[in-house]
This record gives sequence, structure tokens and C-alpha cells, in this order.
Amino acid sequence: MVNKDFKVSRRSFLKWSAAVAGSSTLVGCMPLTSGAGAEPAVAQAGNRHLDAEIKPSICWHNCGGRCQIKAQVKDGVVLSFVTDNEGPDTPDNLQARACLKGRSQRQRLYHPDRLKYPMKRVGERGPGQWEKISWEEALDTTASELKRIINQYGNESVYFIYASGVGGAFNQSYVGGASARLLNALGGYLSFYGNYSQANYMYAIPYMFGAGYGGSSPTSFSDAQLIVMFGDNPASTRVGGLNSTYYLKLAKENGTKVIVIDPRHSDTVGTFADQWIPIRPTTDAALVAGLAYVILTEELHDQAFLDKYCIGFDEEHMPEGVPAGNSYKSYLLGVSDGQPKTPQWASEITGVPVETIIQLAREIAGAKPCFILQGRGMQRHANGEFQALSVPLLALMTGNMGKLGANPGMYEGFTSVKMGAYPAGTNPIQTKVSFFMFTDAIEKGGNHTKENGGLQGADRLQHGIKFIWNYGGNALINQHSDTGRTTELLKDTSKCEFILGIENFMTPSMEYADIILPDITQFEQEDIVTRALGQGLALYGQKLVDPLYECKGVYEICTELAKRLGVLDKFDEGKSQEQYLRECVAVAQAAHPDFPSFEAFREKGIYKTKPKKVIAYQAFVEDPEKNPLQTPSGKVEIFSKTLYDMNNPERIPAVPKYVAVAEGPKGALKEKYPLQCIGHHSKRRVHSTFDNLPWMEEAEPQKLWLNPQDAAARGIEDDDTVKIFNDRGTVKVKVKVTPRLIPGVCSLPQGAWYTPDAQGVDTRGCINTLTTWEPTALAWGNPQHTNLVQVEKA
Ligand SMILES: Nc1nc2c(c(=O)[nH]1)N[C@H]1C(S)=C(S)[C@@H](COP(=O)(O)OP(=O)(O)OC[C@H]3O[C@@H](n4cnc5c(=O)[nH]c(N)nc54)[C@H](O)[C@@H]3O)O[C@H]1N2
Ligand SMILES: Nc1nc2c(c(=O)[nH]1)N[C@H]1C(S)=C(S)[C@@H](COP(=O)(O)OP(=O)(O)OC[C@H]3O[C@@H](n4cnc5c(=O)[nH]c(N)nc54)[C@H](O)[C@@H]3O)O[C@H]1N2
Ligand code: SF4
Ligand SMILES: [Mo]
Repeated sequence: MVNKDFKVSRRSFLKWSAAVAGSSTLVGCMPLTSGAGAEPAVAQAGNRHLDAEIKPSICWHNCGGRCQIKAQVKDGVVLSFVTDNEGPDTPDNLQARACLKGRSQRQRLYHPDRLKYPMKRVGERGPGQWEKISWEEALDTTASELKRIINQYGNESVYFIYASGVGGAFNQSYVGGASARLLNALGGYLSFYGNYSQANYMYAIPYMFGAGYGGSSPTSFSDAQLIVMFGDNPASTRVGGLNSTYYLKLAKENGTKVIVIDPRHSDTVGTFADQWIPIRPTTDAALVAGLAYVILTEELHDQAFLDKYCIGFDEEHMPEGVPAGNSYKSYLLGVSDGQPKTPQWASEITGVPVETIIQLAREIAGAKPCFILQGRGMQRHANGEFQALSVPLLALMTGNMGKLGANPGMYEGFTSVKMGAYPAGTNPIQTKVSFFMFTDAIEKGGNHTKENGGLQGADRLQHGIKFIWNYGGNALINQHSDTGRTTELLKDTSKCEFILGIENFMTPSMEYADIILPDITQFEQEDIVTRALGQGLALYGQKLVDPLYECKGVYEICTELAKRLGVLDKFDEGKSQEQYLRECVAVAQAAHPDFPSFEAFREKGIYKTKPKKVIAYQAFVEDPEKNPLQTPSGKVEIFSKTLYDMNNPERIPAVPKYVAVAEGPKGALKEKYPLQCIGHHSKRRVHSTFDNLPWMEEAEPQKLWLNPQDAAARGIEDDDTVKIFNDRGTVKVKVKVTPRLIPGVCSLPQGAWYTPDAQGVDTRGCINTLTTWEPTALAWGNPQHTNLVQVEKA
């Protein structure tokens, strides 16, 4: 295995271990930025090492934030990380303050398990045998395999797999940066559409709102009378931007009521909600139908708004050629299926009491304006498209669109810094697989098609995926579904012939690579990161320390591969990395008159735009004739003729009906596997990143959340070790018995590193041991929160 010969000089090792062992006070993760009070604590922390130099850096992993962290560096060693503590920290100039993870980056930088040198697989693919090799050999082998596979199977067989762990200009794991530029220079690669975050939402919403859809920004939370959040947990996830909870706090101070609908009593519920409405996972569209029924039958709806801006709500506003009884109103009244969607009906499915539904409906209809918002968790389900499409109905029926303080049920809108991008070039290969179907494209090879796998840009693949470029991601195994099935597939080297891994750690995905190249972190190089928020943000990360061990950055790796593959001129155009960064900054300077000089930006490491209130669909609502939506009718399509014509009404309804799913609360497997298991995003990790930090395990140990009733019925007590299983796999982990989620539902926080024992039982708590490859019906997306399981005392 790795890490046996820890090849650093004793002197430098002692320096680092002393640095890591130093005490650290972890503050809470929530960015409760406030004008007063926060400054002294931050300033104190900032002065901990008075003689150290302070250099700006970045936390660039994929949470809803991107924060400035500032290193205290002395004698070439990072002594600690503090965070943005500059400026008055007022609503006009919020600090970009890091959470507990960003402040723990020192433990990641100096982690003893860092990958230290290039390695090649010896023996079968899978966990096991690695041999240390030289960079020369690692790069030569990678280049020759890349060349062989392109010659033999074509560029379409080279897959740049979804990965979100890195987000700089050069260091872009998400189909961009130096990796994409190299692959484009070589003739292109197979790319993907959709993503693990929001595939079902982003595929479905355009049927209703057209391309270019969007929401209002959290900066206007306090302009709302009521905020209703469906499955959204910004207190832990920072979705909506790193300071979105600050705006939530402002709204509360302003008297805005906050209601959160979530099976879990999340940190957002605990900190901000006036009311928590727990719901069974996958049933939000039924709740929306029940609410809509009350609003309609009590005549609280805004008929004029529906008439003017929407089609498909009622029979009077339907596209040509659709038989009667297909409107949303007909669905609500039970015209075609004989079942009116009464609060009783909705309550039976969702578990939300009838009185709560009636009261919530009246409250939503009475609040002017009402900010209706959904998170990404509620659509990461087997019926995710229709979960996502249902929420806007509440805003449309009450006219909560296009006005300050209103949001039409969509994700948060944002503003951004217009930073130039490092040019990745163009990809001549137009074929795209669904991000979630890459395993299918490996398994089926040339038989992966548009019909059976959702392929775009071609009817079928030529040979399937033969080469995987895995940079800064753990979705090859850990973050994808059904780890057991995926690992079996990848063991077969006749299917995918070569896997390249570029990482900082030996993650579960890296165990399946053929060559591993040890990457430097953001602290060992220079790069720029931007983030779109209520307030646009650009961060510059300076090189804090020299590369550790034998690690090299991805830019250098790509340069070396370009040399070996004869495309160096095309790759670097004779420019230096600094020249590229200067070009990126020049674009920002042209767009923002107050953007500093390159040198000043590099020195300070941060630039922010003034916060802006984005009002979704303001132009459309003001003048729908002049500013039509990009839908076939130019209006909001509550009924979609395109979906109707797919002729699959049970799984793909033309209006946002409740679609019951096999692993839902009334699913066929319920008797055998009675618990719905979701896997929320926890504050201690960003996906699988930070899972290996002892500080984070101390902050929040990995445990299954289980309700006391379900625990008692199984003789389980808090902190017991339990077995969670279904037909796909078994996980053994400790349990947190807590009323913070409803009976019948459990949650295994996603992102723990898949660690199977000899029997294949995961011993760390990786939820993807239990999830399925089966994609969603319309989007070919991930249903990773939809799982039926049983739990027993281990
Ligand atoms: N069951 C279930 N599965 C899920 C989800 C869920 O809710 N439930 N959520 C899904 C979602 S929303 C997403 S976005 C995906 C995320 O899945 P991934 O994009 O795979 O995210 P991470 O697991 O954080 O993996 C990022 C990797 O990048 C590495 N990394 C970090 N910094 C660097 C660097 O500087 N250089 C290099 N080379 N590597 C670096 C980290 O070590 C880590 O292994 O997971 C999805 N998977
Ligand atoms: N700390 C941290 N922050 C992160 C991430 C992380 O891993 N860690 N990941 C980042 C990324 S890439 C993404 S995509 C986002 C993810 O953000 P989300 O997808 O919004 O996060 P989740 O935790 O999956 O889900 C949010 C909430 O939805 C609830 N939920 C689950 N199913 C249902 C349902 O059927 N109905 C309703 N109403 N609620 C439901 C969950 O209990 C949870 O509290 O977060 C980002 N921020
Ligand atoms: S994990 Fe996210 S919120 Fe925390 S410091 Fe990093 S970027 Fe900021
Ligand atoms: Mo995500």
C-alpha cells in the first residue's frame, strides 16, 4: 500500500508536524456575518503568530461558498489559516469568511497521507498493489496510452469524468482548465451533460420556463413577508452563496417568517425556521398539489396572473390539439383520475397533517410577497424532475414572480465578477453522455445509445469509454451510485482500458486508477477563483509553500504530456502561467472600473462587487409580449406539450404531478426494506473532501441518523454500531439516534470514503454502497436520495 516510505527530510517533517499539532479553535460553520461582534475574534485569531507573513489563499472545493483563507507563513511553513477579516463587514461589503473546513486546511495540506510520488498499478485493478515510479515513466506511460487509445478507438473514447474538487483557472476539474485544453489540442474528448448537483432540476425546469431560467437572489430575502424553503439547507451547504444565511438572518430581524419543508431538522431549520414541516422524501409534488388544491378551492389564487403569464393551468389555456382533462387544474380536481388532490390525499402520502397543509396554503396565498425556494436535495430523487417542477406552481398560482421579495420556486439568483477564463479551447467532439450514465457507457460500450442511455449528439457511441481522465474528483466510485457494481465493472480492464488519476489522496476512486499522479494543492501554486453570489467575488491564491514531496501541478503535468504528444505549441502558445492570469484579470478590469491592478489583486487576494438584488423574471412580468420566455408559447408552460408528446404519462407527466416511485414511502420493496434512506450534505465535509481530516471527524463523526421510534423498534441505542442494507449492499457504521428526522426515514451523510471489508461490507458509512445506477426517467439523472433500506443492530 501507499504511504509506507514517507520520504521527506526529517527536518521539514518535524516543522510540518509541529504546525499541524498546534492547537486550533474551530468556530461554528455558519457564516453569521454581522457588523458588530465578529471583528475582535477574527482579529485575535489573525494575530496568533505575530511574526508570520500573511498571504492570501483560497478554499476552492465545491460547496456553495468559495472563501478567502489567509495563511500565516513562516520559514516556508503554513502555521495557521485565518480568513477574510477586512473591511467593515456591512451588508454592502460582506467578508468572505471561511467555515470550519476552510480553517482546517492546514491539516489537509500537511496530512501524512498526501500522495507523494507517481505510482503505477501492479497486479489487478482495484485496491492493492502500487509501485512508486518516476515522473518520467508515469508521463511516458500516460502519453503512450492516451495516444494508443485515441488511435485505436478515436477521441470519443476518452472521457473527462465529472469532478468538482478543484475550481481555479488552470486547475479546473469540472471540464475546463489545463486538462480540457490539452485534450482539445489532441482532438477532443467525450464530455457530459447534467451534473450530480441538480441534473433533474436543470433538465426539467426549461420545459416550464424555457432556457435562461433563474431565481431571485438571497439579497432580497428581507423584502419578503414569508420565505418557504423546500429541502434547502444553506446553513450547512452555503448554497445561494457563502453569505446567503446572513441575508436569512437579516430577513428574520426584519420580521420575515421562515418555513422549511424537510424530512430532517437541518441546521437551517434549527437556526432560522419559525416552522419546520417534516415531509416524507420524494413526496413534495403531492404536498404542492394539496396546497394548490386549497388555494384553488378557497379561491385564493391569482387567476389574472395565471391567465396573463401561463398556459396549462386550466382547460381554457391549453395548447392546440390536447384532449380535455389534461390541465393542472383538472389534475387537482381529479377530473381524469377521479381523485381530487385534497389535503387528506396529500397528507396520506406526505405525512404532513391536514391542518398544516390547509394553514400553509392560506399563509402562502396571503403573504405578499412570498419567496418560494427549493434546494437541490429534493430533486436528487427518482422522481426529481417532477419534484423540481412542482414547487414553482405555488408561486405562479399566487403571482409571486417578477417582484422584489418574490421568487418563483427556483434556486437562488446571483451576480458575479466578470473574470476572464483561461482558454480551454474548443472540443471538436459533440457527443455527450449523461454524467450519471458513464458506467453504462463503459459497460455497454458501442451499444450505449440515445434510446437506452440518453446519449446526446450521436445515436450511439462508437466504442464506449476506454480512457478516463480523473482529476480532482471522486465520482468514479465514491460519489457515483452503487459502489459495489461500479468497482466490479472497473475491475474489467477490457472495458475501460486506462484510468488516469490526478489527486492529493488515495481516495476510493484512486484505488481504481492505473497511474496516479500526485497533485499539489492550491497552497503550492498560484491561481484565481471566482464565485457568483448576491455579491460577486474574485479570489487570488498565492503560492504559500513549495510543492511538497514530488508533487506537481496539473498545468505542469499537461505541459509535459503536450510535449510528449507533439502539441506543446498548441497547448501553451509560448505563454507563461502568469501571462494567462494577467489576461484573465484584464477582462475583469475592463468590466469593473474599480478592479485593482494585477499586482494589487494578487497582494490582497480578494475583490468583491456591491451586493445586488436580482429579481427573477422582472422584465417578463412587466411586459410579457416584449420579453417572452424561451418556451414554445413564450409563456410559463405549466402544461408542456413536449412532455405530453413523449407519451409516458406515468413516469413523465405533462404537468407536475406526484409520481410515486418504486423506492418511495409506498414502494413495492417497503416490506423488506421499510426505511427511506437519504444522505444529506453535512457541514464536516464537502462531498468526500475533508473526510480524512481528524479535526472534522471530531467536529461531527460519521453516523447514520435514525429516529428514536425506529431505533427502539430495533433495539438500537445511540452510538451502537448498526448494519444498513438493501439488495445493493451493506454498510456498518455507528448510529446517532435523534428526533431530528421523521420516523420511517434515516440519513447517512453523503461523502464518507467507501471502505469495504473482505465481505464487501462498507465500514466507513459510504451511502453509495446503497444507491442505484437506475437513472431518472426524463433527465437520465441521479436519484441518490431515493433508497429503501433496513437497519439492524450489528
Ligand atoms: N449518494 C449521494 N451521492 C452524491 C451526492 C448525494 O447527495 N448523495 N451528491 C452529489 C453531488 S451534488 C456532487 S457535486 C458530487 C461531488 O462529487 P466529487 O466531484 O467527486 O466531489 P468530492 O467527493 O469532493 O471529490 C473531489 C476530490 O477532489 C480532490 N481534490 C481536492 N483538491 C484537490 C486539488 O487541489 N487537486 C486534486 N488533484 N484533487 C483535489 C479531493 O481530494 C476529492 O477526492 O457527489 C454526488 N454524489
Ligand atoms: N458542507 C457542505 N456544503 C455543500 C456541499 C457539501 O458536500 N458539504 N455540497 C455542495 C454541493 S455540490 C451541492 S449540489 C449542494 C447540495 O445542496 P442540497 O442538495 O440542497 O443538499 P442536500 O443535503 O442533499 O439536501 C438539502 C436538504 O434536502 C432534504 N431533503 C432530502 N430529500 C428531500 C425531499 O424529498 N423533500 C424535501 N423537502 N427535502 C428533502 C435533506 O434532508 C437536506 O436537509 O451543497 C453544496 N454545499
Ligand atoms: S468549505 Fe466552502 S464554506 Fe467552507 S471555507 Fe471552503 S469554500 Fe468556504
Ligand atoms: Mo453538487
